[in-house]
Amino acid sequence: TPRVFSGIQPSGDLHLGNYLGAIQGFVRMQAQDIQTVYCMVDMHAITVWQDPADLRHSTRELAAGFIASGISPEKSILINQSQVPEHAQLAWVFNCVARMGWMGRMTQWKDKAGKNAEKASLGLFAYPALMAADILVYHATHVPVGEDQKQHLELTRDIAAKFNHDYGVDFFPITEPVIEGAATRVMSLRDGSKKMSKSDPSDASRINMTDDADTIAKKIRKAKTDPDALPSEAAGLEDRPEARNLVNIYAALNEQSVDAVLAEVGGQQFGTFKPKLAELAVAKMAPISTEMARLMADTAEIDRILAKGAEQAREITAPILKRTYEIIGMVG
Ligand code: AQP
Repeated sequence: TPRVFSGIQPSGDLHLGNYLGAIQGFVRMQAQDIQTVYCMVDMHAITVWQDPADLRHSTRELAAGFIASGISPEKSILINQSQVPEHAQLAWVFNCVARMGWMGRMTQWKDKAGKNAEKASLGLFAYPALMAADILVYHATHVPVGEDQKQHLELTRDIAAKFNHDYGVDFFPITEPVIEGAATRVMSLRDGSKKMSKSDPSDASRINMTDDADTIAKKIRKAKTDPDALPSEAAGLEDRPEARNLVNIYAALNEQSVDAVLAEVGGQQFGTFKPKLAELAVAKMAPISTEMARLMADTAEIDRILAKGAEQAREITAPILKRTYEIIGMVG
């Protein structure tokens, strides 16, 4: 049976990019007859400094975001990475499989380490090997992610193939990325050339999943646009990054194609389109933020769900790690 794994870092406020690029797809996949494992990747978060109290809060809030969006602990295994130690154990093995050159070519590493790579943590450099372990410790076959994670998933495939080749086995599956929907890359509301991101210092650049209805509407009203009317076909959005972003967001929220949206709104000015978009975003996102707040009022329930998830997860990960150790010749 196909098995799906994906994760999100509890490294700040969850935003509309995380929702449309990842979580909405996670929810959709539950409907099918497949096993789904969704993870708060706290060990990835600490590759850059996190305040301990903030990390604890963000991890629970991310769990609340998953649940409020429709990920059901009855249908999916919901876990926090550090509570399933096999992730880190397999990551060490993969640190010894992956090559320095492969890691050095990762654009996320280059972007995040910047010019001062000497000062970056070793964990930030090794991040994609831990990500490969997250996926392969479940023998996951499909990984739903946003466009920005494509390169890391290719590396996951390279690590699986090299392991299988080096040890003469056919053990780790070659995982397929699942990148779909109209908003696999949601851009900043202030700058259509930058992706919407947790770490953008401007709160107005993103819609947070914790924003209330008024805040969502206000941020959309203030989003950067151009003075032209909307085109009636997708090709007309090519050199208009801000306009394209807002149309993509509308399409993804409404689970429609961009062409279907433009067939309706083509010819309209932003003065007409923005209130429609705001209404749609509020209708879809405000109930999620309300439910998140309710779940965060008593975190004991979240902690219980994560403890149960870790137990279920280890039934899968412990035998896969044990077999990995046997293959590589560890005495156990
Ligand atoms: N702007 C985006 N559009 C579409 N998908 C996105 N994702 C993130 N940003 C966008 C998808 O969300 C999932 C989880 O991402 P993550 O938390 O693991 O890491 P990230 O990509 O580093 O998220 P941020 O917000 O960009 O954080 P910072 O600012 O810390 O780098 C992934 O599936 C990702 O594709």
